[in-house]
Amino acid sequence: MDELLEKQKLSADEYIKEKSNYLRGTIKESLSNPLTGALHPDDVKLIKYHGSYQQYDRDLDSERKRQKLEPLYQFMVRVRVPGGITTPEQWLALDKLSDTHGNGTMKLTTRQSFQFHGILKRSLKPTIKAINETLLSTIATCGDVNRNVMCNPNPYQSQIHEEVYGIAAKLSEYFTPKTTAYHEIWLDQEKVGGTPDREPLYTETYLPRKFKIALTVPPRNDIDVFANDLGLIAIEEGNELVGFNVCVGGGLGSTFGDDTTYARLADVIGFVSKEKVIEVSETIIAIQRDYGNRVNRRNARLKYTIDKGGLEWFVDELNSRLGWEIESPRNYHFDTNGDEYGWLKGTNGKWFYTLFVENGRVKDEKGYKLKKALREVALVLNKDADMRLTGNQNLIIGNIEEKDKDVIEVILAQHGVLNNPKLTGLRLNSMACVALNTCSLAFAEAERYLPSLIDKLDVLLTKNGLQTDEINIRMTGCPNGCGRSPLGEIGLVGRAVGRYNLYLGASHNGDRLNTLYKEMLSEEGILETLDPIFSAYALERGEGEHFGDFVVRKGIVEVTDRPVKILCFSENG
Ligand code: SRM
Ligand code: SF4
Repeated sequence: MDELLEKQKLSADEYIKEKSNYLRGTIKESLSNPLTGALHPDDVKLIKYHGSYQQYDRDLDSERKRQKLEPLYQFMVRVRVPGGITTPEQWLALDKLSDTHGNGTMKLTTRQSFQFHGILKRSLKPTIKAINETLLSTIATCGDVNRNVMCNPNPYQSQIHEEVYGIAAKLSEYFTPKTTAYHEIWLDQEKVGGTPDREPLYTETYLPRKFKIALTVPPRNDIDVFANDLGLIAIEEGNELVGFNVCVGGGLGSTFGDDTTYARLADVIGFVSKEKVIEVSETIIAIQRDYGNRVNRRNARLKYTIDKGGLEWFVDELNSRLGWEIESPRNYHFDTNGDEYGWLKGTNGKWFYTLFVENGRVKDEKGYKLKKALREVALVLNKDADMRLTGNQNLIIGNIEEKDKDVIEVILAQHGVLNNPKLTGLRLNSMACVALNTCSLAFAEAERYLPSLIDKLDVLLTKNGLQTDEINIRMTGCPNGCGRSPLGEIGLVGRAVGRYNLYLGASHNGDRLNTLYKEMLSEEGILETLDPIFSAYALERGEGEHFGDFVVRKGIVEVTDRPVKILCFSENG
């Protein structure tokens, strides 16, 4: 009886998962229903685990309503790319798919994945099939499971990076759902021998909420390790990777008006050797599976599980399940969470070119043919080269021989992609989430608006001689934080069409959240508010002082959040 009462309180998603037969639901039937461009509502939830969101074109919504038509349903498809590394062949295949089935653009996301938008229901299966033919997948890029595992692209320490990347790929594989539903629905693969599905880790109700893992090699924190449920900071000693500091409980989303929700940075709870990292990650996921909130999805991420039980409880639970104790964290240092542009030489002697992609949108515009340029680059790259998505929505053309550098530069220059005078310090450190017209949760524009706002902010910065300063600005269309706005030295979060909350004071290396400064600002309000702060920064900053640190030191915002907590340091740390 108690069990029944307990069960009745669970969120609707829990029942949908439970009765879905390991994520099958009626997706096949929904796909073949010719009467609507949409799926059955339960399948709308389930299809996320397969890597797709049902959306509609919000720009056309009122016109469709006027014509008494259903919304223009379409699908977003997210590709799983552990560590963001693709081959040139994969890039070419995805580029082609965006034209044949999508809206002709590709979105490089803040978690090193590709997103396609505007895919109609009838094209969903061919799209997912074609992605799998490139040896990539879409499984578990969304849903209550472990998502795309991030790994910073760190080109300088390319040898350590390669090892860390290998571990990221292993974690990604290890935590991929084991159900055969994906292969049945999208790849027409029959179940072998009628064996029933099993999910040894996830069980049939999967996790209470999404789960995110990221690995990084200091000194770069360009994947914002503290924004993840589980962050792993590579520890190198004597030029060797020895293991990882383990961080838990990061997450940036919140809901306006609901104080039980908040952005939170992960805490560093200890160090584990590289051999133990899968065991520790699996145990952490299992604790969240067993203790995470399955009644209220708003409070279901690991950060709330930890805050409810306490960090000490969490570490005790982890140690007791492991049957051994994780060690004290080792020393590490992060300098920035941004990307470094242009050519860099890796420790493997190869070259890496980091290219700014505004808000991650790969498209062609008049005088700036980025999509075409990257297609041509992919065509000339040799087979050891790669194309790496960064966690800041940019691209690294990686593992290039010295002799091939010129060819790449020529192609980029021919298509107007190099030497753009608009690439100021602010723009190069900017990021915006998708928001309108596809995201159903957006209150305001982000990706489509930030570039023009930066034009205007740049006028103010140039007036103060700050045009090359690396100030990081992040905009999201709602407080879910997909563009990691809570970690922007300047964070702008959509409240309503044309209105934004302004947050200031995050650190430049991603270890301190920003704080609310002003609410409901129009564009004019944003410019009027920031103008005097930029002037004060130009005149009064200390040597090498970052903008986020300056506004905190001057008391312009008070830091209300605690910084990343580091449980304790070992003697040598
Ligand atoms: Fe996100 C939901 C886009 C990274 C926190 N996110 C969404 C959805 C799927 C909207 C929805 O649920 O209907 C957005 C699809 C928009 C569209 O039209 O494509 C969306 N999120 C994105 C992307 C594409 C933003 C981008 O422009 O790059 C990023 C895709 C990442 C990927 O490849 O997997 C993206 N989302 C993030 C991040 C950043 C990160 O992980 O480093 C966050 C903050 C970190 C975190 O998880 O706390 C983030 N997205 C959310 C949330 C809030 C979760 C929460 O715990 O409160 C939602 C809403 C939800 O889950 O209910 C959300
Ligand atoms: Fe959509 Fe909000 Fe995420 Fe932006 S932050 S993509 S508006 S859910």
